[in-house]
Amino acid sequence: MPKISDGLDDWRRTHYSREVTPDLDGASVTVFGRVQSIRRQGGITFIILNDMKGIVQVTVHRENSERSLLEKVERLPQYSLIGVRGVVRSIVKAPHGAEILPSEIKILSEPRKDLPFDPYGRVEQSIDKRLDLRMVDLLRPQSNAIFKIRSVVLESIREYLYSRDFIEVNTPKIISSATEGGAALFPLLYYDKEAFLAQSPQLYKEQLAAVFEKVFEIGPIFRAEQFRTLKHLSEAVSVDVEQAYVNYIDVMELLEGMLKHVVDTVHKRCECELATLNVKLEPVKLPLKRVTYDEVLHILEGGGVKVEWGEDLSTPILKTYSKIFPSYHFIIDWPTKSKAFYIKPKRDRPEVCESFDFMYGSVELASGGSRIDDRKELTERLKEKGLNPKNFEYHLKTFNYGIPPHAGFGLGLDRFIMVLVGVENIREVVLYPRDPQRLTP
Ligand code: AMO
Repeated sequence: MPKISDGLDDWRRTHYSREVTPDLDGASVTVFGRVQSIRRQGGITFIILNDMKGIVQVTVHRENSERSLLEKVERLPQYSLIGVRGVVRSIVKAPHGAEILPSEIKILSEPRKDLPFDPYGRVEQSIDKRLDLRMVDLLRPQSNAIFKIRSVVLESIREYLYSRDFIEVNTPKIISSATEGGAALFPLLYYDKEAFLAQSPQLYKEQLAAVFEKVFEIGPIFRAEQFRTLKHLSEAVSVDVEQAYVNYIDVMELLEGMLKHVVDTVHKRCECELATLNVKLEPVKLPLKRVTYDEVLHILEGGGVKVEWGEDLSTPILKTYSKIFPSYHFIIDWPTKSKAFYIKPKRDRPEVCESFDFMYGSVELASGGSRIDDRKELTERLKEKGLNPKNFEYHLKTFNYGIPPHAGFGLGLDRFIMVLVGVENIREVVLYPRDPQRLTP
């Protein structure tokens, strides 16, 4: 039976692990964390304590420690969560050049059984095994680093957009009709009506841009994907941006500026995490290359791959092409029929629309475009796509009250993080991924 916790009482952290440095020599500190390892060597026990900021060494000398402390240390299992009160001693060999000589230790939680894998160990585990016990997997330095970087990415996206007067919004995730034709919906019973999980905040963000002019939302999107791939999840997070009085060229500039800000910020603020992952960030040089859909077809043809004009570009096809454009770039001016009903066709060539995909090699990170801002035209496009305008009346009627020209994009946050930290499987960068085979944890 695990022992009952010693209890927190009035103990509170005074320092994080990383702050225990030689300049604190002689100071009293209280730290909390998880026991990463215990090494007993002669009359000395070395405990490496891991907290949210890193590690600190706690050193117990048998000869000048109280009996009660020694008894506790004697039976302390690895991975226990403890509090340590003690005095800092500067010592060159310890991490950050200092250790803690404890006067008191509180055991707050003892693991009940052996962990199924050692998160601090060197043995590689399969992603499925790790995801089955994600909480433990997140103790692994690599997984831990990914989610710290993800948090900095979110922070820097918000910084960038707020500094440009965008306001952050939240739109419903239980909706009545589809917005992204190609992607399948998750139906659900909403009291006595059929409803769906939102595929994207598309129509809401357009309405909100008519009022607030610059809006963004960072939230979940739901896609009933049929197959398990390395780049698709049933629930993903998208960064949706919409702006009034601009077109697709303007929002591409906004997106590439945001990319640069995020990459520069991660470079500055995530030095340790990038080192843990052994990742060197590629500097972003603006403007990014813009290649038209027609040019892509031409390039592919040169490589012996024939694509019918109007067809979407599938991943295997894009693999050939990504040898020529391996990094960040845009594919612009897509055939109107390949894009969603709300994307604006070009005036002088309506079979092509004011649209873009933001790519990293063959991976689509975002898509966006100028939007149709005329009710009649939007109704026609809905019909052409085989959608019933009646189901969109809640949206169409807003056009009676003035909708400005507007444009925007949706950036797949998970795919972007994947590319940034250089992993192959999207599940690595999502805390609790959802796919056709996974609904837990
Ligand atoms: P789209 O359907 O292209 O566009 O989605 C935008 C971006 O979201 C990401 N994404 C996904 N990521 C993981 N798993 C999935 N199943 C998945 N589906 C999409 C991709 C993609 O580029 N409303 C438009 C955007 C707009 O025009 O503003 C939209 O949803 O990175």
